[in-house]
Amino acid sequence: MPLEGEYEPSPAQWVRDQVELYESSGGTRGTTLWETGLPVVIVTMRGAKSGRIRKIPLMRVEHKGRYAAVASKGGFPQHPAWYSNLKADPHVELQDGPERRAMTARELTGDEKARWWQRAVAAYPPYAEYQEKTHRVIPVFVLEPEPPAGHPDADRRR
Ligand code: F42
Repeated sequence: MPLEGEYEPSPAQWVRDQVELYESSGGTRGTTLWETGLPVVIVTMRGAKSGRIRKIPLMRVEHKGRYAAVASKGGFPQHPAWYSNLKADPHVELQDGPERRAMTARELTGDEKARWWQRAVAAYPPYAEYQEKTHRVIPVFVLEPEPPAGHPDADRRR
């Protein structure tokens, strides 16, 4: 189900610019974190308080068609605002290069989180430094493909 509503671009200009370039080029430009050359994805979600559509770039951490969303915010003391958005409404859209699809976000704990954390640090080593420099435990979500509408699992997963 496409996310519908009014899009509220991020107040952070570098975030806004990357989303704009990524989407306007059909996922062919603005697809890396510039200083590293490492790939990023764009996650579209609904704002927990505003109800508006929000979009953020995140590092691409992919494994067998599923993706991690690491709420690192560069090791900042507070979680990013998008953390509460995903907790309030887990239905998101993920754009990876030219491909865009509906996904459901689920916060990870325990061994499953540990496995994804390893994948995340392998994809983007600075996550380990971010965890060292902050007292909070950095949350990790897994984004899993939603079954297509009409699929017998579609209702069960909502
Ligand atoms: N951030 C990460 O946490 N992890 C990454 O892997 C990551 C990679 C990355 C790659 C490229 C790039 O350009 C940026 C990257 N970022 C990464 C930064 C990321 O895109 C976010 O900017 C960052 O995590 C901060 O997230 P934020 O949600 O705090 O965004 C700020 C800039 C923002 O837009 N704040 C808004 C504001 O007005 O202050 C709030 C937006 C919002 O979602 N509001 C909600 C609403 O209802 O609309 C309410 C939220 C609430 O508090 O309940």
